[in-house]
Amino acid sequence: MEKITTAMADMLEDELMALTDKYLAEGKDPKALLDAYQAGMTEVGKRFEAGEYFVSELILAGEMMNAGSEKIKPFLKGTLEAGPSKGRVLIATVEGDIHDIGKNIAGTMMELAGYEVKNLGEDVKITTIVEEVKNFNPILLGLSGLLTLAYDPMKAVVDQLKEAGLRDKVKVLLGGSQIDEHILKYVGADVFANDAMTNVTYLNSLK
Ligand code: B12
Repeated sequence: MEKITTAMADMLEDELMALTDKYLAEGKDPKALLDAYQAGMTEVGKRFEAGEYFVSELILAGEMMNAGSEKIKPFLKGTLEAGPSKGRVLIATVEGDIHDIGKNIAGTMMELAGYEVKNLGEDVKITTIVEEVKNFNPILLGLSGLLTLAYDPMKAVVDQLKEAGLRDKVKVLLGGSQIDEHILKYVGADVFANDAMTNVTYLNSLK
């Protein structure tokens, strides 16, 4: 799996795709493969921060991650228990933030686990999210954000849910690699996820 992480971090697209095909054919754990991709992305982020990579590398990394997860997705089926819908989930990347890869992967995991997922996309207005909570009536609202700038819109969503009398009707989850206990508290959400499985475990625990 280290080879996957290294190929991702070094932007070796052909090697990454070939390794992914090979490991999937060998029956390796698809969730472990996704984790290895994510570790590679973390390294890409670090190199970007250090000035070694630029936005063009971030774009390519995003494309590689998307291509890889499309290959991995079919193998995730069957690793999670599906069946009739266990409840509705609404997900969105908040206003100002266009990072959507992690949210989409988490959404797929919840779908595979038997939840009905409505994905509002990225850079979604605060008022749209609140309106959708009212209309779609989900058991969980998953707000994604990778930028520091995303925390205030996340907080605004929670505040507006309170004002609309909807906060007690829905659990709010924050997703993103930088989210921690402090941000959770600041935003006033219920739970956070730095991976694509915490959400499924949390949802299953609500029953
Ligand atoms: C790829 C990438 C991009 C791509 C995004 C493509 C896309 N369609 O998403 C592009 C090139 C567009 C991009 C743009 C920018 N980016 Co960028 N990007 C990244 C990078 C390298 C990887 C993100 C990623 O996809 N990771 C892989 C996925 C699988 O992981 P994940 O997102 O963390 O998701 C997992 C968990 O967090 C969780 N999760 C996430 N969301 C959700 C939602 C729910 C409901 C649940 C349950 C779970 C969950 O589950 C996922 C699966 O395990 C990160 C660095 C990093 N390691 O995070 C920087 C990073 C996020 N970007 C950064 C920056 C600065 C930018 C730009 C401002 C750059 C610029 N100067 O233009 C712009 C911002 C544009 C905007 N307005 O949003 C910074 C943010 C710094 C900060 N603290 O604000 C980072 C951290 C890089 C860095 N270290 O400096 N970026």
